[in-house]
Amino acid sequence: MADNDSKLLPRTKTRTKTARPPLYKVILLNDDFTPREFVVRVLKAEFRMTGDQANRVMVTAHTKGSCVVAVFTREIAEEKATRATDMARKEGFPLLFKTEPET
Ligand code: TYC
Repeated sequence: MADNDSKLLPRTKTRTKTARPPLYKVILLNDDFTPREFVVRVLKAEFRMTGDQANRVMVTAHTKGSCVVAVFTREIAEEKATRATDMARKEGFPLLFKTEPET
């Protein structure tokens, strides 16, 4: 049994930091069908990017297969990924955003 077992000994350390929530990446995935201009439009609308930022992210996903768009708490990341993916579904494009915990 550990020598600092909480049942036997008083707590001697004081927590001085406020815990930060775990963060999640929103990741843009490449596909062969969604037009580049549409990807840029979604990134600008949902992630408040400038045209230049959105273009860079789109080209990175296009050439490498995927690109991290932004990092948020889990709930916000999932909501943004869902909204951005839904924008594409409404136009009939297979564009996909996923979320993944930041390591
Ligand atoms: N590959 C697409 C095309 O050539 C464009 C595209 C870029 C699609 C990035 C998705 O995440 C993406 N029309």
